[in-house]
Amino acid sequence: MGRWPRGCGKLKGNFMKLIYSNASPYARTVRVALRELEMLERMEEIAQHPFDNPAQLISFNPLCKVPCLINEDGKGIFDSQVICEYLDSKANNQLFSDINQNWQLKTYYSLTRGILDSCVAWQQDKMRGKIGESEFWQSRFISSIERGLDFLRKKINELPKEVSALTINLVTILDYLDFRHPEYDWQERHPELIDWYQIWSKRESFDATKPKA
Ligand SMILES: N[C@@H](CCC(=O)N[C@@H](CS)C(=O)NCC(=O)O)C(=O)O
Repeated sequence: MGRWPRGCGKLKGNFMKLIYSNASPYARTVRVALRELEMLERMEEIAQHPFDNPAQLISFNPLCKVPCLINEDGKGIFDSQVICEYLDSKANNQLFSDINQNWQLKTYYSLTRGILDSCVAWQQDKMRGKIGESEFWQSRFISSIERGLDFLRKKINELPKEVSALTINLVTILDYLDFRHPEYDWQERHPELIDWYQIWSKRESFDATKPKA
C-alpha cells in the first residue's frame, strides 16, 4: 500500500508510457487529454523525435510516428485518436461522450482531424526547401484549412460546452497554425474563432503542452 502515486491502484505497479515530440500536434492532443482526464501521474512521458528513428518507437509503432502509447501490459497503442479513445475509456468517457452520440459532432471531429492533417502536410512540404516545395499542394492544404475553419466557425455554438476531443483538436490546430504557419494569420481570417479560442486555451492542459521546436 502506498507504493504507487495516487491513482495508480489498478496498474499493478506499471506505468503507461507515452512517446511524443514537442512539435507534434497529434502528440499534443494526447498530452492535453492526459491532463484533462487527470491521468498524468499514471504516465511516463518520453520525448523522442521520430526522424531519429528511435528503436523503442519503431518496436511499438512500425510507422515510426508519434504519438505512441505503451500500455500497462506493454502493448503499443496508436494513433492519436485511438490513444485518446483508449485513455477516455479508462476514465469516464468524458472526451468522446458527446461526439459518440451525435453524428454531426462526430463529423466535425473528423473535420478537425483532416484540418490537422493538412496543417502537418503543409509543414512537411515547406521542409522540402524552396526547390522541392509544391505550390499546387500547398494551395490545396491551405484551401482545406481555410474551408474547414470557416465551416467550424459557423458551428461554434454547436460545439460541446464541456471539454471534449473536438475542443482539444481545434485549440491544437489554432496553436499549431501560429507555431508553424504564422503567415496564415487565422485570427485575421477567422476572427469569430478568437473568443472561443481565448476561453479554452487558458486551460492548464493547453498551457503545459504548448508546441516547441
Ligand atoms: N495519424 C497519426 C499521425 C501521426 C504523425 O504523422 N506524426 C508525425 C509527427 S506530427 C510523425 O511522427 N511523423 C514522422 C514521420 O512521418 O516519419 C496520429 O494521429 O497520431
